[in-house]
Amino acid sequence: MLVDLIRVPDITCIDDFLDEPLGLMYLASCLREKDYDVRITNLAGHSFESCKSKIKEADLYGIQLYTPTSKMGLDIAKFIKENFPEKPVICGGAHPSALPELKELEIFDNVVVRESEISIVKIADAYRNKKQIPRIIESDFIKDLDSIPLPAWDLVDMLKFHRKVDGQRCFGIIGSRGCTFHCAFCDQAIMGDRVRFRSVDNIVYEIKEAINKYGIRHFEFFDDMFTIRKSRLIEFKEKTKELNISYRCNSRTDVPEPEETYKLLKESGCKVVSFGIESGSQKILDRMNKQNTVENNYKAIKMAQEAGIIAMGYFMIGFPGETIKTINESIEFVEKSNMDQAQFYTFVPLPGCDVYKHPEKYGVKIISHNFSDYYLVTGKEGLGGKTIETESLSADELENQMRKVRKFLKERGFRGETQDYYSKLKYKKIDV
Ligand code: B12
Ligand code: SF4
Repeated sequence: MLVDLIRVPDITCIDDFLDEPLGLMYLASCLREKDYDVRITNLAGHSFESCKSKIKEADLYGIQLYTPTSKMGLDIAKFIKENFPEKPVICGGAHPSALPELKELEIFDNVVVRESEISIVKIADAYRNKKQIPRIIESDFIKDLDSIPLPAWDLVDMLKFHRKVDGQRCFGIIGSRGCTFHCAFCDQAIMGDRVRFRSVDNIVYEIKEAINKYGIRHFEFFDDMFTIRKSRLIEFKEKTKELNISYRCNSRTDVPEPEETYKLLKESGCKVVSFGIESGSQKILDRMNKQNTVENNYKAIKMAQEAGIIAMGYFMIGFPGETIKTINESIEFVEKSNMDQAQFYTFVPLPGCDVYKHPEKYGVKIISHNFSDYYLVTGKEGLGGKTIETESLSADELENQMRKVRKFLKERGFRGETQDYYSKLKYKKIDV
């Protein structure tokens, strides 16, 4: 039985070949372990018209849906249903995890909620053995992440993707899943609000496989909470010291024992740390339930840079309560912190986040329920979609502010859409 896992294109994205579809590659390796044939159809960079010739016959189709690209995913599902009417088509990923009952998803034979390595095998078994299963399948979180096989690198052209660390093509790795915080803009429907860790040995095994099979020594960790446990960082440093790796990771700015943490990151090969700064205004951070301070954000950037790591930060504009003054505070933060890279996104109430669930609590009006408007990163001119109107900022004013911010970033040599941090570094002490 052949299972076809489909990566939907993000047509508004400048570089749709940034990262390999890690989630689908995990599903593929779990299916293969149970002797299913699996294909990953990576439609990155395609228009809907050109997708059509890429979709071949299979026995079961699985489509990954993100909210902003869900319309394209639905069109692809419809195309499959028209051309291979007997074949079941299922979906999973962030969008159905947040809104499994959505009417638009009725086209799918099954809708799968949350991380799905276990469910996908059960579903394939059910179709193979002609057994009944519920249409909406709520997956349990995987307790032992070491029990799942490594992602199926061989099913995609790994060297075709563009993400770089230290100037070199890197592989994505996820060493832990989940996050214990509850920021009001964040959609945690897939991985949940408890952190589950892979063992360091299991991560090191993946790294060694990447080195042995592809000669890749550069990595990007997608973990939400990579830096949360110092003991893990110490073990990671010890166990990778002979491997000569470099990597990029995400971190909150309120890690315990920060100086030691950034030193450990540096010593274990970290070149870039990305912080969710979000705003230069404490008022906005509090409204976001970020549970962090502007002061911590300043300190973290300084400490990471002093440890010799490139400090980049993600910001969001247009969160409920945002005003021109608070946006200017964010710009001022970029200036004063002397951070190495800054990327600004438009706030979009992604289904699954608290603002989407309770707009009234935040005093906002959701003005679009067309999910094709829900781009935060890309969208029209990279400005993000117009989805909400706040008491203090209309959707048009927000778009103008985003233009202003992008102009500022450009003038400062931050392009926002680039992966090439190294050529734009302001912090000259780092040898990269
Ligand atoms: C790294 C990352 C990226 C990377 C690369 C993603 C990748 N590896 O494919 C980049 C930067 C390219 C990216 C882009 C975008 N991202 Co992103 N990303 C992430 C991040 C941090 C980790 C994703 C990851 O690799 N997880 C590890 C793997 C194992 O999990 P997974 O991919 O989710 O797959 C599992 C399940 O979702 C499920 N599943 C997935 N597909 C399918 C299919 C079927 C059939 C089934 C049954 C199950 C299933 O099973 C998988 C295995 O457990 C998450 C946050 C998070 N912690 O989840 C955000 C996140 C997924 N991204 C998000 C968004 C919005 C986007 C963009 C739409 C941004 C935009 N353009 O506006 C784009 C869309 C890109 C696209 N392909 O269309 C949101 C999604 C919210 C939503 N409701 O859509 C998230 C949740 C961030 C957030 N908290 O808000 N992203
Ligand atoms: S934004 Fe970061 S810290 Fe906040 S809930 Fe999401 S993953 Fe956790």
